[in-house]
Amino acid sequence: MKIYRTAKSLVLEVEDRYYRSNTASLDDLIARDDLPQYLESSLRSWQRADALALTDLQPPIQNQEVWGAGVTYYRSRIARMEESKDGGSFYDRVYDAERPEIFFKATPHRVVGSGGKVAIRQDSRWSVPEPELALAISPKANIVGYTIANDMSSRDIEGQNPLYLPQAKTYDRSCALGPALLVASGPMPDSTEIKLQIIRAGGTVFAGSTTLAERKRTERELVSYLFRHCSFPHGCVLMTGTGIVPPDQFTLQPGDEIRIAISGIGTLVNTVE
Ligand code: DO4
Ligand code: MG
Repeated sequence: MKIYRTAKSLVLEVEDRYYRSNTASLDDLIARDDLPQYLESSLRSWQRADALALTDLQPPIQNQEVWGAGVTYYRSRIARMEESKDGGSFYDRVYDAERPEIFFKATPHRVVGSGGKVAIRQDSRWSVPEPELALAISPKANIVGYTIANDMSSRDIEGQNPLYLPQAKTYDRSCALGPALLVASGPMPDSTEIKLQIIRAGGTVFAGSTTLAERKRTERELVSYLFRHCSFPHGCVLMTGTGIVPPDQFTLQPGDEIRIAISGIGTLVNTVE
């Protein structure tokens, strides 16, 4: 079961059928620890729709903050150490430390949905997309859904000084989520593939893939650190880190199309403005 948010309504996809509701709210749904059962039992109050209901997709969040976990894949550890002016031994240490790196990413107004435009910071010369599995978490810290995230990042700014991380990560249109929220009926299998493709002037300029098996931290571990002494009245979204990093010579350009596919969820497609 998947939940989409469009400019007009919420749309539910159940076994290739679509249903929409103008009254259901994502804040209410993400707050439900029994979300799959609740949706099944309340399906009668949704109206049948067709696939056209999926136009003008918005990110599948309402009032949730978006947070990120970092250096959860070996590939990310290597890339950060390479970009760091002073060798970045702190990335090496955080990869092995008990406490994970967790950072604030975005408030909802900085997030775009599938089909929306993501941005490169004006003061950055080296920007990349970060394709990540994201967790939708209820106020009681239960994972109620999964979506695809693009954690747009300015590698030159984070590489200059780790204290610049919030500027490298948080700016308008720095995050994309979607196309849908896959309602969790259990964890996604380790074999789940994440694929990134970047298209420029009709040709692929970068493609890469990884699987959830490459992740060093468990989802429960990341969620439990995020919720330590930190409450989320509407729940929140946590991106679980990237395992795909384009080569160091690569930087995004305006007009590039970024496609991130995760099996079971779909494809998040964004153009760079
Ligand atoms: O430490 C910098 C950010 C790391 C990150 O966003 C990632 O590994 O996905
Ligand atoms: Mg990231």
